[in-house]
Order: sequence, then structure tokens, then C-alpha cells
Amino acid sequence: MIDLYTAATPNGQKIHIMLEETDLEYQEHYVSIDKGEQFDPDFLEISPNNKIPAIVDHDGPEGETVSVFESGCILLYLAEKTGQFLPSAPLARIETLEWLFWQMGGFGPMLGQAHHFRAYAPERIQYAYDRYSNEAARLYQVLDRRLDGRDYVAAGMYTIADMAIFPWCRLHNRQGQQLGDHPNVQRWFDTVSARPAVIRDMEKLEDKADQKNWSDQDWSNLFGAEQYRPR
Ligand SMILES: N[C@@H](CCC(=O)N[C@@H](CS)C(=O)NCC(=O)O)C(=O)O
Repeated sequence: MIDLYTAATPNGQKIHIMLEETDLEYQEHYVSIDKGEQFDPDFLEISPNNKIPAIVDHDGPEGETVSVFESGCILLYLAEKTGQFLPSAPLARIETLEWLFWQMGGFGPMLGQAHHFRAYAPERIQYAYDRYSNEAARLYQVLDRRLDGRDYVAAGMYTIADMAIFPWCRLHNRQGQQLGDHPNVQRWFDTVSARPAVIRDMEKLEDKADQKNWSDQDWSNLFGAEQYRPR
């Protein structure tokens, strides 16, 4: 049994998809990050960086209970636990991890900044707005070239790399991107969107999506004084 600490965000969605794909038994716990629940000491024990997602696996290695934070590490953990969605052949494995790390180190963080400066910043800072919109466009071009002639991002199969990248592409409008400008990304996006596990997951998260009508305190929890208060 796995406890999943999550919210309806791209990083949370990655893990929902993997859990739905693998049929592992899991229980969701929604963490209201706009209400500051990520700073709860019990949650910080599991996720010291005060971010979702995190999991607690009560049937971890050698029967131990183990907690894991960072979505890329959780995907890797679950892939190794189940033997699914991460090929074991060395070349295919490293290719998959390469694109997983590309998402974790670049595509996610840069698109997150694009969201911030395009949608959440209290004022429009043109330099930041342009920088992250341009970087988003560049990253989508990298992905589009990668998917040219390929069904999936790595290893010739659907892997944890696709699961990591896909939820961020769902929010392309918020990043100032049109999938129609990236036809290989569009084709791959349609393929992944049609997977039953992904459909189940999107239905589940639909009514959990943040409405973004944050109070001042909510905004402070996420981006202001409360976020940076020494703990
Ligand atoms: N690198 C982390 C990023 C996770 C992350 O940014 N989570 C956001 C929601 S998508 C969060 O929990 N934010 C709350 C906060 O920063 O206090 C991962 O991939 O797990």
C-alpha cells in the first residue's frame, strides 16, 4: 500500500499516472499547498523541501516502510519496484533516464518559471516574461525534434520519461505555446492522452484543479513571506 501526497499540478500528476498505469494499490492525500499544508511538520518529515509529490510505501525494500520525495525519484522508485516503464537494457535505460532528467532539470523548472512570470507574478516584468516564454519555446522545439520519427521520447516505448513530460505539456497555453506549432509533440501528446490510465487520472484530478483565486495569505504561502519564513 502506498500513500501518495499530492495536488492537481503537473508534478503531482506524473505520479498519479504511474500509479494508475501500474495498478499499485494507493491512497491519495491532497495537500493544499495554497493553504500552507506543505509546511506541516509531519509532511516535512516526508518531504523536507515542502513540495508535493511524495510517497510513503509501506511495503518498501526488505519489507521496510520508505518515504520518497522528488517526482523523478518517485517515478524511478516505482519503475524499479514494479519492473515497468523503465527498460533494463543498459542503452535503453540510460536513454530513458536522460529524458527523465531533462524534464526534471529543464522542462519542468523552466516551464514553472514561465507559469510564474506569465500568470502569477503580481506585476508584469517584461524581461522575465520574455526570457521564460522564449525558453519554453526552445524546449518545445527540442522535444519536437526528439519526437521526429519516434512514437515515444525514449527507448522506443512508453516510459517514465513520457509520464514526466506529458503533464507539463497539458498546460502549454499557460507557457505561451501552441501544440500546433510542434506537430511531433502534438501527435505524441494525443497518443499519451488516449491511454486509459491517463484518462482515468485526468478525470480524477479535474475537480481538484486549483482555481487560482488566491487570497493574499494563499499567495504568501506559495510565493511570499510565508514561503521564505525561516523554519
Ligand atoms: N522538483 C520537485 C518540484 C515539486 C514542486 O514544485 N511542487 C510544487 C507543486 S507542482 C509544490 O509543492 N509547491 C509548494 C511549495 O513550493 O511550497 C518535484 O519534481 O517533485
